[in-house]
Amino acid sequence: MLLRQLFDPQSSTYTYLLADPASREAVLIDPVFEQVRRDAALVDELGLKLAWTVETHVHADHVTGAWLLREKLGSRIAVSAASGAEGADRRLKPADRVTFGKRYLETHPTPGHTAGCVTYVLDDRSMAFTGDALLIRGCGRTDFQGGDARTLFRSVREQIFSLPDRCLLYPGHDYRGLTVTSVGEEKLFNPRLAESIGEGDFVGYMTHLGLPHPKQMDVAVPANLKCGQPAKPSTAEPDWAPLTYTFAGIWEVQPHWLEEHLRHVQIVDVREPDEFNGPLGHVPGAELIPLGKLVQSLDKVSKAKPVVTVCRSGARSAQATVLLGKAGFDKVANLSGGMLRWRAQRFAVEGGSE
Ligand SMILES: N[C@@H](CCC(=O)N[C@@H](CS)C(=O)NCC(=O)O)C(=O)O
Ligand SMILES: [Fe+2]
Repeated sequence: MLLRQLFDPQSSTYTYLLADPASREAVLIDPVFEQVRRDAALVDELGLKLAWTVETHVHADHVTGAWLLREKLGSRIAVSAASGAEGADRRLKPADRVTFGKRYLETHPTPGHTAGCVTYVLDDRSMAFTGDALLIRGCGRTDFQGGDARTLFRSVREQIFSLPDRCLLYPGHDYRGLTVTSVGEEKLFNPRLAESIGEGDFVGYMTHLGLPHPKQMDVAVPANLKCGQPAKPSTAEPDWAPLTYTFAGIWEVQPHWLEEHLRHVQIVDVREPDEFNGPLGHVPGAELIPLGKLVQSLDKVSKAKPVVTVCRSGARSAQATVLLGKAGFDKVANLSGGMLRWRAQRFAVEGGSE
């Protein structure tokens, strides 16, 4: 079982990528709109096929990436029928299974944070994804979207604490940097829901949380009721070249594209002079600005043309794209694989040895 826990720092949301290693089929739980590019890059780099995105609930604090991932990767959208969201490919009822390869997630209704919240339990009950029903040493608020403290109390006790003590619990958020817990641990140490605490105590606790509404609520809830379909589609993707985006956060261009467009871009080689003039040679027309001098030499880089950065392997030049981005250059990409791949694929070089 492949599991990756991904974090959106803006909303403190966790997204989970689960995949069956044999078939490479994957599921993404609670993707975030702004992180779709990152998540798609990871799916691609790990050689996975995203079969489903699933939502634990209609989120109030961020927009889901479900719709955008369906557009980009062809994944299908599953939501709980009780969520009221429209535009999904599947509306899950209690005990419905979302299958990926030989594995599946089972849908357990856990209302209370919202009326349509669900927890997804992995087939062997080794892990469960609780959304905001149960957070680590906490739980989701119950003061909007059909939330109800008594309902949440019963959901946690009946649907989550009935799982094996060793079952790992992965929450929808954490605001302190905690990542995972277990049923046994929360039964003992959850300050609101531990087994020693009664329903009346819990309701009192939840009635006096005194939290301000999430900042994104007015935008997020209507968008999530449509599975994250934006009101007006925007194409924020760079269109000056067929770029690929890596999970490391770098835009890259492939050597064969660069070879055909040498005159349309500015090539900045960030190696040292002895490398630039050494046996690997350099891309025709490249300008030498060693990485250590880049920030003080920005006047040598024109904003009139897109910039492609180059080094030996593509590592230093990846960092150069980050520095140029911070300096306000918006059309920047790294030459994938650097001079090593350029030479291996036998493209033209200036200088260098055969
Ligand atoms: N300050 C955050 C608040 C987020 C919030 O209210 N989160 C909900 C989950 S959607 C919650 O239950 N939080 C519990 C808590 O903050 O203890 C924001 O504006 O986004
Ligand atoms: Fe929530």
